[in-house]
Parts: sequence; structure tokens; C-alpha cells
Amino acid sequence: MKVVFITPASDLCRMFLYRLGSKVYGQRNSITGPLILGRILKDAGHDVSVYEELYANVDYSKIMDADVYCISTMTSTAPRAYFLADRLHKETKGRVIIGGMHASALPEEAALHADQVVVGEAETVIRDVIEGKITDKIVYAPRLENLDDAPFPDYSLLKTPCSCANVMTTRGCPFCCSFCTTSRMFHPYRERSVDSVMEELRYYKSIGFKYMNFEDDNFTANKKRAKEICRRMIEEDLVFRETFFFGRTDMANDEELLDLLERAHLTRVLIGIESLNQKSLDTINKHQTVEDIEKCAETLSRHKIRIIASLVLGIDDDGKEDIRKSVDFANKINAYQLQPAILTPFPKTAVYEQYEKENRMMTKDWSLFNMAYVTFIPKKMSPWELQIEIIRALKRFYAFLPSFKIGKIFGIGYGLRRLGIWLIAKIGIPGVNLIANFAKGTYIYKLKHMTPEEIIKSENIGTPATKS
Ligand code: B12
Ligand code: SF4
Repeated sequence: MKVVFITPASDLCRMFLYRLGSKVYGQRNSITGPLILGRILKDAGHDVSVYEELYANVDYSKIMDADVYCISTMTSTAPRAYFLADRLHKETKGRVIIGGMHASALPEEAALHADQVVVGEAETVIRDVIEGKITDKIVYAPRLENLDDAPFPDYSLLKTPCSCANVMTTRGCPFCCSFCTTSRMFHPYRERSVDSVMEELRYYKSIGFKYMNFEDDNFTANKKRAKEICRRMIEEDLVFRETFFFGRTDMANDEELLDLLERAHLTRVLIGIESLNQKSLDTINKHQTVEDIEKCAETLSRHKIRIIASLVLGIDDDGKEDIRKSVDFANKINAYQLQPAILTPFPKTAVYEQYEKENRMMTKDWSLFNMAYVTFIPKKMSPWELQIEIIRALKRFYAFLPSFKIGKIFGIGYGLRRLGIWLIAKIGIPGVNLIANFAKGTYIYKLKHMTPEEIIKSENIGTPATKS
């Protein structure tokens, strides 16, 4: 059977400027689910290809003869996924299967656009679904107990650009922050054997990848294991030019770990700082203190591990001053990048349930759920004030002069990249203001000109609670 996997990207992410921006921001990398499922199907004799809309336009006229279309969903890409599913249903004879993060949270919604929906990790069911042996409209896939049973992602199936291999050595996270989707989707936390990870790295070296990321939600959750992986990378010459990973502030308590990370070139880490307000950290169930954050910043810089400071904007206990304090802190510690994200209540998370109960959701236009839009009524500021804070944060952080300082610390290449982001932020900010002022009917315009109650009414999602 001819099987085509599509990972959609929203209208915004398919724009030329966005693609250019993401090129400046870092290496192009792929989501691994479709490449793993694709390999299972290829090994079973099917003709498989995988497309990602994020990095290139897909020529749909070339894939209209497939027998099955497999579409992945995140929340922000769900509307595009449904559009493609409807179009493929109308214009082809192929079956449409939808899976991934968003479809797993809201399968009934996805089922309106698909022949079948798979909830959860699909490794154990994908072949039977494609070959018609499982026919349920909504298939609840049992989670993968032993991660070593999954094959490695097959990058030869990918027809769109990719310059960095993504490796998941674990699934899930032992913590459970109130806004986090992955710790729920991939529950409980599971680990692959270190041998299997090494074999995968060897495979990427052999096919010529220069860059490799560990995309585990929390790579250093098990420090002993993280150390073992780094140690073997160094011993077996499996070190890549640079490896990005997600970590938590608690990694800074282990000097040996930091030393090994540095030597294995795991030198760019996204740390969820989220907020410098202890009350907010407790509200989101982060299990992290302000002292942890400060210590982490200091220790990582000693080991030349560059921090991408991730902040969550709009936590109930945070006001504008708290957000600005966090941005200034990121500047003070010479964070390599700032990743400010507006708190986004993804379906099935604790914050989503809470805001639903409190009638604080302003929209369910899923395309806005990309962590750049205010989709709920914040507590300590108006929705527009919060929306503007993310822009202010970028402007405050990606300033012209600090780029030179960063260039001096991390090298000229990094300084230039930072200047690129500064330039993009500069073009982006007046752009948003222009839309907010003149593009009537857009969500940004509504945020600026309407009350939350008016927004909710116009987005048709129910009655708002009075803002406290
Ligand atoms: C790598 C990655 C990226 C890469 C590559 C993405 C791409 N090329 O599209 C980059 C960095 C570019 C990226 C971008 C974004 N990402 Co991202 N990303 C990830 C990450 C870290 C790993 C993905 C992965 O490989 N997972 C492991 C594999 C095993 O899981 P999987 O791919 O979901 O597949 C399994 C199942 O979902 C299912 N499945 C998946 N697809 C299909 C399809 C079918 C037909 C079937 C049956 C089953 C099925 O079976 C698979 C095997 O078990 C995840 C976090 C995570 N842990 O998943 C976030 C994550 C998916 N990203 C997220 C977000 C928000 C984004 C952005 C919107 C961020 C932004 N503001 O720009 C963009 C959107 C990109 C887009 N396509 O438009 C969120 C999504 C939350 C949600 N509920 O929607 C996540 C969960 C991280 C988080 N913050 O919680 N991302
Ligand atoms: S630490 Fe990170 S991955 Fe783990 S639950 Fe919290 S946000 Fe999710």
C-alpha cells in the first residue's frame, strides 16, 4: 500500500518569513513519531513517504494517489490537519487516519475529519490499522511498555528538509506541571536502554548527520543514566557538533554531570525557568525554587553550557513586573536565547480543566494555541496587556548591543545569529501592532479592542466569568 504521512504546519508557520526566522533560530529538525511509524510500515512491505509542512511546501498533486494518508496533530496544527483531511477525502480515494498529541486529547473532534483516529502511542497498532485489521473509528493504542521495541526513526522516508537528527531516549517526565501536555500524553515516564541509544547515535553518524538533539522532555531526569549516555558518547566517539536538550534546574546540583555534558557537546539546553515568583512556581506545580534557578544559571555558565531561558507568561500569580523581572534575570545570566511562551491551556491539561471550570477560556480556535497568543482571561492583567508583554519581553531581551556581548562570550557565529533574531524581532513588533490596529476581525485586533466577554461571545464558546 502507498502510505503518506503528513505533519502539518499552521498558516503562520508556512510563511516565508517564519521559515527564514526558524532557519536563523536553529537547525531544522523533525518530529519523530511519523518516522518511527513509517519504518514499521516500510518493514512490513508498504511504500511510505513522510512530509513536514514546517520546512517546505508539499506538492500535493504528487501524492493524490496514496491508499492511506496519516496525519499528525499538535493543537495549533489541528485546524490545518482537518483542512487537509477534508480535502484529501474529497479529492482522493485514500483513507485518512489522524493521530498525535491533539487527536489523542480530543479524539471525537478529530474523528469528524478522519476514517480512523488513533489515541496515544501508535507503534503497537499502526500496522493493523493501515492493513484494515483494526477497524474501530477511535483506536485506543496501548502505550509502549518497552521503548527498545520501537524501531529508530527512518530519515530516508522524509521528503522535506532536515539537518539534525532528533533522539528520544525517554518518553514522558517524572514531574507533572499543570500546563504540560507531554507528561500526560506519554505517561508514565519510561527509559530506553543506553545500548539502544548508542546504536541509534551510531546510525546517525553513519548516515552523515552533523547535529543531533536529545528531544526528551527532561533528558536529565535520571542523572545517573544521563551521565552514562554522555560517558559512552565520549568513549565511543559519538559526539556531534552540537547537541541541544531539555533539562531542569536540578541538573546543576551535579558537577560530574555538567562536566560530562560539556565534553559530550550537550552545550545548549532549554531550561524551564518559567517565573522568578515562587508563588507562581508553586501554582504550576513546578517543584523548583528561585534559588535553584539562580544556582543553575551560575553553574551552567561555568561549564559553557548555553541556556535557552524558557518563561511562561500569564501564570495567575504573575503581574507585569514579575514577567519583566524574569526577562531581566535572563539578560543578567547572559542566557543565549529567550523563549517566552504565553501560558497555553492545551486540552486535557490541568490548567485547561481549571480555566474551563472558571469560564476563563476566550477561544477554542486551536490555530492560536501555539504559545504566542493569549487564549484565556489572565488574572493580573488584561488579555491585551499580556499579549503585549511577550512582545516587550522579546524586545527587552534581543537588544542590539547585548548581541555583541553574547558574541564575545560564545563566539562570533552565535553573536551573528543573535543579531539575526534581533532584526526579526524588530520587523515583527511593528507588524503585530499594525495588525492590532488595522486588521479588523483578526484575533489580535479583538484582543486590543474588545473586552474578554466580547471576545468570548465573538469566538462562540460560552459565558465568561467576571474578571477578578
Ligand atoms: C521535535 C519537536 C518539535 C520540532 C519539530 C516539529 C515539526 N517538524 O513539526 C520543532 C522544534 C520545530 C517543533 C515546533 C513546534 N512545536 Co514541538 N515538539 C517537538 C517534541 C520536542 C518532540 C516530538 C517527538 O518526536 N515526540 C516523540 C514521538 C514518539 O511522539 P510523536 O511524534 O507525538 O508520535 C507518537 C504519537 O503522537 C503518535 N502519532 C504521531 N503522529 C501520528 C500520526 C498518525 C496517523 C498516528 C496513527 C499516530 C501518530 O504515535 C507516535 C509514536 O508513538 C515535542 C515534545 C514531545 N515529547 O513529543 C514537542 C511538541 C509536540 N511541540 C509542541 C509545540 C507547541 C510546538 C510549536 C507550536 C511551538 C511553537 N510555538 O512554534 C511548533 C509547531 C510546529 C509545527 N509543525 O507547526 C508541543 C505540542 C503541544 C500540543 N498539545 O499541541 C509539544 C508537545 C511540546 C510541548 N511544549 O508540550 N516541535
Ligand atoms: S518539568 Fe517540563 S516536561 Fe516535566 S512536567 Fe514540567 S514542563 Fe513537563
